[in-house]
Amino acid sequence: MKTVLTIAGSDSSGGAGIQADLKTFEAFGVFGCSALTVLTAQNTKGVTNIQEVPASFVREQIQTVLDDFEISAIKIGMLFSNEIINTVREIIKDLDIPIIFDPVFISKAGSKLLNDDAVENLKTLFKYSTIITPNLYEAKALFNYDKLDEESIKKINNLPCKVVIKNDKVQKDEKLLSIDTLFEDKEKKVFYTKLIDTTNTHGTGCSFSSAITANIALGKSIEESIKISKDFIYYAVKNAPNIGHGMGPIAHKKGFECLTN
Ligand code: PXL
Repeated sequence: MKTVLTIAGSDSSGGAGIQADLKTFEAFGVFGCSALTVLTAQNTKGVTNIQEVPASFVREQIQTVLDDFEISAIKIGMLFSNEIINTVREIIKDLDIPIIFDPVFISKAGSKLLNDDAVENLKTLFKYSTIITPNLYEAKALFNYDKLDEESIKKINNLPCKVVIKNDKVQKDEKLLSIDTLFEDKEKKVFYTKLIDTTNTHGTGCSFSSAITANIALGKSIEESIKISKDFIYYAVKNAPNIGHGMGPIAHKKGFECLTN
């Protein structure tokens, strides 16, 4: 069985972070290991508190897993502090494993998931990443991304990794579409689904990146992995359990079932 590792934060509400990653891995039939970076006290309305895991213990979790399993792909999510970013970089710089890096800043409900002094440091992980998966907000903060600005697109094309920018929206023939844009080998490819009018989107970013991770582990190309993952998220949102009083979680298992039926 293909085995993958996620290095990310815990979301006590179960919709995002490590919990979303493991549910996604399970849905796609890959075995998920996890190394926790932070614990969040959180529900669908927001994060009330964050407890950092000591960086030495983050290191030990990752190393212990790598010592035992043959890991086919690694997903990196919430890193929160410079200390944890530095620790993760020290480990991944010597690995020859595809890395899917979600440069997490802020949750769907608007909670801060990264210290302000750590934004620049996130960029030091790009050269060890196969692909990074910022949302539109994160792409703007990281490289001043603007889809109409040639300069910012040039900047993205010159990064040492592939980039998929999530969460853009466009109107086409009176329909609203959800758009993800892949920048790979200086070419741009656009993936879209219908935009669902809902607030049940908690964890979509994490789940999208972990679905890409699972598919890369299963031997799919980057492009195929993104297409499958985008459709998976569409169905997972469409079948959301509609629980909680804020941004509700999505349905990983049902999403996968709809994708494959
Ligand atoms: O979606 C980003 C994210 C990542 N990691 C954790 C989170 C969230 C969003 O809520 O809670 C732990």
